[in-house]
Amino acid sequence: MDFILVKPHFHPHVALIQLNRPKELNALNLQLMAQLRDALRQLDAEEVVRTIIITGNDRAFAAGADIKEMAGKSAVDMLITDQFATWDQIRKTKKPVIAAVSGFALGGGCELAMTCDMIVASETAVFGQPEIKLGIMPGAGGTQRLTRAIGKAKAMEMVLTGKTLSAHDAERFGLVNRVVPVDLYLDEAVRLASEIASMSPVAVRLAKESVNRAHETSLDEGLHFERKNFYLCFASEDQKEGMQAFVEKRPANFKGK
Ligand code: DAK
Repeated sequence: MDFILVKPHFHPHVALIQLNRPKELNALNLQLMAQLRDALRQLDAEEVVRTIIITGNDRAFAAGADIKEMAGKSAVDMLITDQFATWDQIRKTKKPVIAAVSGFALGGGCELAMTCDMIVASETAVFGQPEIKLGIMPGAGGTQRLTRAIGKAKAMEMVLTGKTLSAHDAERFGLVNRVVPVDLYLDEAVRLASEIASMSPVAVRLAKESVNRAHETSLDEGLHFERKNFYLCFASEDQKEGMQAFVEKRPANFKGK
């Protein structure tokens, strides 16, 4: 059964993955997550694809992990299923991934959106980590990524009370890149994805890695990493093309070489 729809050529150089369990508000069951992991791995390897969008539908990006699937599980069941490996694979996608979010982005849904590199939200988007109401806590990065995005006080309140965040507050607090009317959020994500896709794929990949380091290492180590990647840009044809195009006053044609 297909719990996601994959369109590798949704737009030039832009692939789209749509979570597709609408009746269950795109609850993230094990199969869906495995399919998502495999699709991202494939798109990451496809040369023509430069940016990937993950979306749901207008009512829900994803209302969390599948509670019905999880309800009867023991700690050992969870350990053996090792869902973290799947989430880690998703996080390791090298190409930029944009979450186009409308409606509910709760629990694992919010965590999935935060695992992406950027979030474009519709005005109806609702973000939250309501796990506490189920007697658990966020397990796929929620306590870490939300805190880094919106700060300790707001994150603590959301995680301890399950209180949700409106799209506009999420934008104000720095969780999402921008908020647009519900009929435009996918278009806006495509616009952003296309803009990134017009850049050098080599430089984009190195820059994404470097920005991510900002959250993972000390400033010294991060700067060191950035410098190595900066040098590496000069090993690409794209660097020559980008600078030559500037000199010649024409648009650059990047090939990812
Ligand atoms: N799981 C399973 N089914 C869900 C669901 C979910 N998370 N969310 C909604 N559904 C189902 C509902 O059961 C309902 O199914 P039927 O009754 O029609 O069969 C259908 O979707 C429509 O939902 P509602 O009837 O409830 O719709 P409403 O508009 O009234 O309410 C709602 C929408 C989003 C407020 C409500 O559905 C809701 O509160 N949903 C649960 C939200 C939630 O608590 N989410 C957090 C789940 S815990 C891990 C990684 C991640 C996680 C855990 C581990 N590892 C790597 C190990 C994450 C955990 C979570 O996300």
